[in-house]
Amino acid sequence: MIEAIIFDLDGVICSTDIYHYQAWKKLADEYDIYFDETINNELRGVSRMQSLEIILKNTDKKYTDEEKLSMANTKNNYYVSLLENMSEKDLTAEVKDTLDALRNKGYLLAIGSSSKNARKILSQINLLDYFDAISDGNNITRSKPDPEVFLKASEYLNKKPEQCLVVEDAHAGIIAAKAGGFMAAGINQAKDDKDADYSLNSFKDLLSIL
Ligand code: B16
Ligand code: MG
Repeated sequence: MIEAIIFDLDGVICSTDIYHYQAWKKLADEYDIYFDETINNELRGVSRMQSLEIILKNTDKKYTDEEKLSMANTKNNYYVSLLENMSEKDLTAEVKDTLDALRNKGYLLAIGSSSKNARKILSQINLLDYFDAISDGNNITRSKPDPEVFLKASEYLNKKPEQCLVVEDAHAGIIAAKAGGFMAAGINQAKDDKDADYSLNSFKDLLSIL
């Protein structure tokens, strides 16, 4: 019996893909490393440092851990500045209306995001105070596909994993949800994920499976 829903943020509630792309691209150009939108797609749901490692596969040059940290910080500064462009307009009426309808049906609603900027993004789209719990990149030590971010969200909600449905747009997130004992629904890039329990053609489809 599902009593709570844990939403991935980026790619599910709103999209920051373009800003991740622009920020990584600026960094990669500065270091003369090849980077394109196909590589950017591999970064979905992956942590910041793991994203950098994927990008560095396209250069033979070796960087120290200190240099890598500095590169990741530079990218994050670019990204955070770009997030200033986001507003309530980046939250679709379909997503907001569906969230409201789920809340009215009595479901607890939480965020389970790998991003350390989750609160900043939620604030930009005016949803910071909306959710019953927020579990993000700041309260975990292991990124998706480890289930930690969702286990923390269910703990904050006082619910068992089997009482929660996770909604994800990344394969790493679907794997994380299943590894933690959650039901999982795939949407957008994860719509046809073979490991998901449900496939959502659009966000409002949640209302027909719950
Ligand atoms: P940050 P999600 C993920 O968010 C993004 O999909 C992924 O591209 C990003 O690298 C990761 O957050 C870390 O983000 O650098 O802001 O900490 O999909 O888990 O909501
Ligand atoms: Mg995502």
